Amino acid sequence: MKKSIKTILCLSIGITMFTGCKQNTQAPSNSALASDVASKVYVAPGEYDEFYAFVSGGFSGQMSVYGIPSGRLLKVIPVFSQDAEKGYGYNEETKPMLNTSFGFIPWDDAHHPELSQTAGETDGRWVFINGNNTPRIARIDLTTFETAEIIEIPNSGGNHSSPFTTENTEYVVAGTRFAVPYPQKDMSIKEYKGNFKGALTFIDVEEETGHMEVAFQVLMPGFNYDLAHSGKGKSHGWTFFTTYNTEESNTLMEVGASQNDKDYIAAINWKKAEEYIEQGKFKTIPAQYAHNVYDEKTHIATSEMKKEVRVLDPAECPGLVYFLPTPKSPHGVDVDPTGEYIVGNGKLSADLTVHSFSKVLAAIENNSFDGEAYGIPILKMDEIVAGVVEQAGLGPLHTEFDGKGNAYTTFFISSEVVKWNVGSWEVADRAPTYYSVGHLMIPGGDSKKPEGKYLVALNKITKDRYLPTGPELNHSAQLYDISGDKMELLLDFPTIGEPHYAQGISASKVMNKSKKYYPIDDNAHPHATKSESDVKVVREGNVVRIYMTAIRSHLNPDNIEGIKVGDKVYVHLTNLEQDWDVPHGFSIMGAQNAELLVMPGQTETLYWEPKQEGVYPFYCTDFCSALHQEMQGYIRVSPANANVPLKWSMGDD
Ligand code: K7E
Ligand code: CUA
Repeated sequence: MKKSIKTILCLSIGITMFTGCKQNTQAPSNSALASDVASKVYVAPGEYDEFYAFVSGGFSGQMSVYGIPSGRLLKVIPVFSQDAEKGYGYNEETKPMLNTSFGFIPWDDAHHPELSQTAGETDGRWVFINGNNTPRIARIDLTTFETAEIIEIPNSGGNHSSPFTTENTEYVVAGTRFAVPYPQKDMSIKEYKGNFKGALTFIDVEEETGHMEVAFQVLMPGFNYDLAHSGKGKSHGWTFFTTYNTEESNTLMEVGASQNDKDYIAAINWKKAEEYIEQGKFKTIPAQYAHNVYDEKTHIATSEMKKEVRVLDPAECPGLVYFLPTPKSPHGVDVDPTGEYIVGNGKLSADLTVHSFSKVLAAIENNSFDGEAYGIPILKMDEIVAGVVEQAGLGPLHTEFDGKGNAYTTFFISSEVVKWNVGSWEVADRAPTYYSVGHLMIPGGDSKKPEGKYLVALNKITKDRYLPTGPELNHSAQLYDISGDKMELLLDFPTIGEPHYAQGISASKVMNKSKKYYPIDDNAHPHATKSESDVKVVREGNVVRIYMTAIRSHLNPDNIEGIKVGDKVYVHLTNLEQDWDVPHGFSIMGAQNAELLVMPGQTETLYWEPKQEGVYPFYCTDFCSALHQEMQGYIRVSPANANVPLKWSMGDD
């Protein structure tokens, strides 16, 4: 067994190098980008793209938004990481968004954007994304393209199998990639086996507001829970999680977690879980997790610490969980648009195993079990398999669907996308990727209604695809036309961070709801200044609050005196503009902080502790008008014991 793993791992290195060396022989494919291909990605100046693509930023912690088919970067949305460009996580209002049970954590590793769905179709309300490192899920509001809420996932380690949604966004899910003591405690790592646990978490999403609450956890054995997808149509009510390391190894995992010929897909009947919760069959377990919500009226985020979580134990809840044996260390699990087929992408398997949901139900009905693991029944594999796509490629990772009866699977090791028919299990086409593709994305490709026109391959290795930029090359996405029988490569474009997964949606489902500014009359920020006549500077002990406004082309007040070394200064800046795309920026020389970038009608706060006496300039950082350069002022900082009176002005006083 060990040998075969080694063979595959060596193969992977071999192929990576091989593709890396193939660059010159591939040069002609560039010239194959004939004008008809170019015209397919050409979006004329002033025209809009047909689709939005929401692309994970991976280790950047953020999410980027691209137009498809042009590949134009439209926006980077700050989510889990501080972002100096927008002041996110630096200004006082958004700092609480990054609060966790470990305190302020200004970074995470984002993996899977997931659009909200209604009746199994993307609906353009929200996009969710998981933080893998300090387990969290964020909800981004697609009227503002801003992070509206972040909830921490308790008693988990590595929230990777997340935040995949159910058919009507009843829940988004989370699963622990790294089994951990449950609840966390000090114990020997060697005692992992049988003692560490894997919590799967269902997070309720409130239909009107999108507000998230942890509904319940299912306490699973200490396997690693890698990816998930919820059922749809006939399998609505179930969620499927892949597992690896069913060996429960805690060291040298590349070998230790690759021993078993089969791991499992865990099938969770969440409707059943709801019944058990209803009947009170849960335990309440102490937990520590933060729930952070951004209020659009006050423009302020608040963070609340939650203390407990409801937990279901599968051994005490018959019918709640079944294991579907699946070869071999499966990564992605993907459900076809009908909800009948569940594709397990076994990383170390040459074949793709597809389970039938109807057969799963029949096997459960007939008690066709192959024993159990920790009290959870294991279904007989040959009774649930619908088909096998044989020898499709090496290292399958993820599958999406085009809505026309085809599936597309990425193969990391053989570096290609393979198109196959759902039902006949025959390979229909294959296209190389440059290089080593991870996830792929078809707009709506994990929903009931895929929009199967384009496919985006999200590649792990870039090498020779762009002008060299030193040792670090941006990751790369590739756009394919999949409207015909054969996949056609149209475009490469670089991404920000690592684009694990992406989701796409017709622009028409989102663009008309886009907010253009915040009405100033609705601004409920406690330190808002809604009119220039209300600007002021207020001292309360050593706390100084500057109530400042910005409008083209002045900051008011622009001369401030009476600040002292050691003061705690809050600049509450309100942008009085009521027009689209007129933010004002704000920064002070020597402030240990980022700038502010304040949207029209919004109030944001820069905190500053002046360290040295002097006269310090401040200015608007966003070129907002012909007289933007004049949008500037001075703050005088006097010694701590000075008697300089507090004064503020703009123009002659
Ligand atoms: Cu990169 Cu979904 Cu985190 Cu696969 S994951 S590639
Ligand atoms: Cu306001 Cu530049």
